[in-house]
Amino acid sequence: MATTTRADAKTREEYLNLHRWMCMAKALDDRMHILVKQGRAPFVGSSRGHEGIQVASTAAIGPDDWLVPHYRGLANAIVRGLTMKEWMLAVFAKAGDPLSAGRNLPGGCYSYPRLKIAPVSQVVASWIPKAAGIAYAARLKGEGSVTLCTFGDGATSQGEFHEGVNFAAVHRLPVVFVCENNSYAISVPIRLQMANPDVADRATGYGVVGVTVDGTDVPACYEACREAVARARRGEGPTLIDAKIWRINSHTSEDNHLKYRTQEELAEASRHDPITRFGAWMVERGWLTAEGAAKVQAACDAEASEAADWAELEPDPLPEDALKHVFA
Ligand SMILES: Cc1ncc(C[n+]2csc(CCOP(=O)(O)OP(=O)(O)O)c2C)c(N)n1
Repeated sequence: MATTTRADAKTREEYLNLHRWMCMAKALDDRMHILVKQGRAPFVGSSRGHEGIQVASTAAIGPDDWLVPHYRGLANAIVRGLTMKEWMLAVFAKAGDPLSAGRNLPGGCYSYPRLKIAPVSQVVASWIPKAAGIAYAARLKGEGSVTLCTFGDGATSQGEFHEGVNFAAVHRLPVVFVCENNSYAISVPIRLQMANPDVADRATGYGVVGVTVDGTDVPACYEACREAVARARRGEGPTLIDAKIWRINSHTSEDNHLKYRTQEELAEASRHDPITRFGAWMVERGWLTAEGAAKVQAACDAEASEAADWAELEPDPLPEDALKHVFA
């Protein structure tokens, strides 16, 4: 009979957390789509398909490290400690929204200083040099923190990608760059974005370590990210991780991917759902049962629905507060 070691139990506990965080993100995502259809919420930038690499990369850093996520990073924020109620306050643009006090597109533009989540921007790639700057500042202050910066494949075509990665490489800054490569920039497929689809190959040009990982394989992502974080902490500079994933939904609720993706491709994308894959992996190891996995998802779905109903009734921002937090 197999014995469970203390190390196994710790790993199992960690992996159960990763699974639960992914289910939380899916529950919020699904609920937001319902709310948009009902005309109760304005917008969703879906993270479906991205959850695996998002929870793995964020769980690999510690509470004193910095997260500089892209606008699709719901699961990243959940791992940092964002609650469903907080997220729904942002979705309904309520006064108590801790992300932008009801001012910005839900998930699109926000920051959460308490959780060390640096400002999220809609301006594609603009946050990549900022991540390098945050890491540089942290080093000057002797913080010892690592900065995790995430972005899509389309962002790597922007000048800011080059500037940010190059600066971090030259100064051997403790940054982990993670490309969540879903092979689309809205409707532009990767073959029209880059001649070499392997973003990690560019690492050589910058003199940093490049790693390609199947972004739907949670344990592989977790290992790759933990190694990159350890490398950064040892003072060995940045890592560029290319996590290959499948975008399951349209770019946002404003987009209809049926106009540029075939039904066959969408069916294939749904076969690469990292939540299903990771759940099955946990079941295979005996760390979760199929019923247990379904129960976790059902509990998260119920919590997301309750959070939405609660947040919708919270107070709206006051008109006289409209200019608060506005610099000029
Ligand atoms: C500088 C800039 N150019 C264009 C846009 C419009 N835009 C918003 S998201 C997006 C696609 C980005 O694709 P990618 O970086 O692959 O990330 P994904 O949304 O697929 O996760 C574009 C072109 C923008 N917001 N900012």
